[in-house]
Amino acid sequence: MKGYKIKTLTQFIIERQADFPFATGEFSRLLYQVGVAAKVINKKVNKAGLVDILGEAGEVNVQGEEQKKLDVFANYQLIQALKSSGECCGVASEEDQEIITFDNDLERDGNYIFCMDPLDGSSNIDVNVSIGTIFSIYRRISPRGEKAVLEDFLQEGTKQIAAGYIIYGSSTMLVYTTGRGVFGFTLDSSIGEFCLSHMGIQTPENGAIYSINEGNIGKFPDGVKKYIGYCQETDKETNRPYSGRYIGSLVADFHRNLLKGGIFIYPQTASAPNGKLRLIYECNPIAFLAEQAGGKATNGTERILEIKPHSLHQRVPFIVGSKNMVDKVESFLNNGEE
Ligand code: P6P
Repeated sequence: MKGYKIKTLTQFIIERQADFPFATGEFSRLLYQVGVAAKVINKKVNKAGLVDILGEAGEVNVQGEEQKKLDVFANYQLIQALKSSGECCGVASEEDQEIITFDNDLERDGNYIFCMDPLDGSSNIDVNVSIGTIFSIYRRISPRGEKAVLEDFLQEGTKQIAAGYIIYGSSTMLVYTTGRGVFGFTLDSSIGEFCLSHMGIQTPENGAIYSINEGNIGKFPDGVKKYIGYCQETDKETNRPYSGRYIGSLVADFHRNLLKGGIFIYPQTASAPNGKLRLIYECNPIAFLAEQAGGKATNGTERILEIKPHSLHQRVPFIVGSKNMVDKVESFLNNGEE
């Protein structure tokens, strides 16, 4: 087929390896293993209705949330793949209270640590709504050869060397950045490869989509309530109506808004003063991607990527998406814009 040159994730990673100072293939091998785990998880997610993988795992995770069997499966697959890469010395996962450190010599010599929500949006698994894996990769701070320590995982988001997500939806995509643009790969199951499908994703500065759980509107800060009211009128600057789109799955809502333009807001409320979403393995990776695509991500007052984490499962209010839309929310929040 004229001009239809397939470029697989593996080929792309190796090709871009030169982007990395002192690139020795370590990072490439790590990212390759993420792709392998994603294919295994995708297979299970696609068959979720047919095999005994739906429903509760009968456990509760560190968040106090019912673990779904697919959550547990995805967590296990990713940890095994990272362990086998020999490049990762430890993992922070939404599903585990403490960091997971690898103990054999090869892994202890790994130069990277990995933070992840192995299967975000899991409450949607049983109703066939798109779900996703979110990940963040840092260089370790602790000396190579030793076990990873908590400090390795409490780095600001600006220190990420890569971040991405896999969205298991109408098609399965892996989207990632290493700080030099955002690239999307769509899984071609006929050859079992993620193939480059989105080169250099840029998110529109403005969008017509706002994503927020309006069922909580009574608990939102006034500035957020005012912004929702603003969206419910036609935009005076662009004379364009807004649409509310909220699927309850961060990866799915963010991915749509990234491509079309839009804003996702999970604010603090009286009962959840830091919001719901976790800084280290949800907000930081999504914020890195958003900024790399020309968007913006704040907690309402600070740039997400500059927040110094104090604990592994710390939550932050999260406003992310098209730059001008995030600016508008901040003006309602901080300047009392009416
Ligand atoms: P709510 C899924 O549980 C999740 O962590 C995100 O994927 C999603 O955006 C959010 O929670 C939905 O939360 O409170 O609106 O149901």
